[in-house]
Amino acid sequence: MTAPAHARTSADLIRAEEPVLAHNYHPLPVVVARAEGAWVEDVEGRRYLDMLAGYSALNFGHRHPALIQAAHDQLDRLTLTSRAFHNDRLAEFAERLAALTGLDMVLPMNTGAEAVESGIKVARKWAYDVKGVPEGQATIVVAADNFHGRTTTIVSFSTDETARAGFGPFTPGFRIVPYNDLAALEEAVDETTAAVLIEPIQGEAGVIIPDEGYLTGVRELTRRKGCLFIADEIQSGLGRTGRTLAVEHESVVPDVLLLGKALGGGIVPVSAVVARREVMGVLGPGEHGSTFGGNPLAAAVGTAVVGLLETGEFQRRADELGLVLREGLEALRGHGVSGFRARGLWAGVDVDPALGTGREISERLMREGILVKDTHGSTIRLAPPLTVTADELRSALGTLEKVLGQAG
Ligand code: IF1
Repeated sequence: MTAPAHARTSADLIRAEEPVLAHNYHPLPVVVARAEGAWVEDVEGRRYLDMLAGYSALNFGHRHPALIQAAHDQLDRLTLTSRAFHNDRLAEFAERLAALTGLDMVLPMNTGAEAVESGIKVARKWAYDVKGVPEGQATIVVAADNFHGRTTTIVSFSTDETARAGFGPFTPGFRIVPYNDLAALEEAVDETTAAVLIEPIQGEAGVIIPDEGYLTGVRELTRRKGCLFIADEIQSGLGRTGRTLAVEHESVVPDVLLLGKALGGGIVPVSAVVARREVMGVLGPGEHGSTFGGNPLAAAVGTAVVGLLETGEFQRRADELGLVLREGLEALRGHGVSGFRARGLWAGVDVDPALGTGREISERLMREGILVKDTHGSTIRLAPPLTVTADELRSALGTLEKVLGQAG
């Protein structure tokens, strides 16, 4: 009989996972037991600055008081009804989320992948019912190096072999073009195309920011060719880049917006497809659904998240603190950092491979009290909660400088 969880050390808990937990991750050897704001604490009480923020699901920090309060209040009233009945939380959530994004209608789901899958289904149905594409022939154009989730349809159009190998047969109907390449997109979009699906900034690829004008070009091309522009803002959205949505950096409004991660405040899974009425209107009763989609607990937390974003405070913080982040990374260029891409409080940092892999750098940072996640090769992603302070940011950058100086 192993010791009860509260008496176990980090090492005990890591060992206990091995025989019973699927090995689909290779986590850093840290066992988090509590957290508040931008800080987490492990089983032994060591504190770490969280510079990953749940891959941007913790934009408002760990356990933001307003979000926790909204969850507590709702837990004491009602948590789930299914969509077989109405609940008294969903109308306000849909109204305020639609208003925040500038689009008309909301399809509430749970995980990001579900929002992506739902967006694909709505776009295809729009292609058949509205655009007149022959049944079963709709195509969707995506970008190489995309990351949109882990379902079999989504990995069908992934270019990452690790995400695809062994999971076929794959879903047809997708065309892959290089990211940030309007000429390639022009060629790939034809009369069968339902939509172009892209991340306004590619997250897992290493925070890849397209050329100024790319998003405007996608918007113009999709409008001219009569297909939908679907923006996957599951990671880039909700304040991360210094705007409510990353597409706002080019004042572009997509036809369909995919949201997730931070929409649930780091408390419950909440995602959504938000779209123009003409598009979302293709769905009729019984044609799509989800047991938990739009549940009152998710709607209550999601509404509190929208409330935090309506003030613009978090977008301003990400914009202003983004300057501190970029200045700090600029100072490290040539001192272990070979390059970086940054927008708002989000950066992909290419470390000189001679100093180590992204994983090795992440482990060194962990030992210095900073938690990050490598993406590919020697690139690490920095994405702290938007509640982080300038001093905490500077301290984290100082630790990165120290670790890079030690490495190699
Ligand atoms: C993992 C990173 C990976 C996303 C975008 C949809 C989804 C995601 C732009 C699906 C999810 C997560 C998944 C998680 C690690 C993380 C991630 F990019 F954020 F770092 F994997 F690439 N669209 N991204 O980023 O949302 O179904 O996960 O709620 O799979 O390890 P989900």
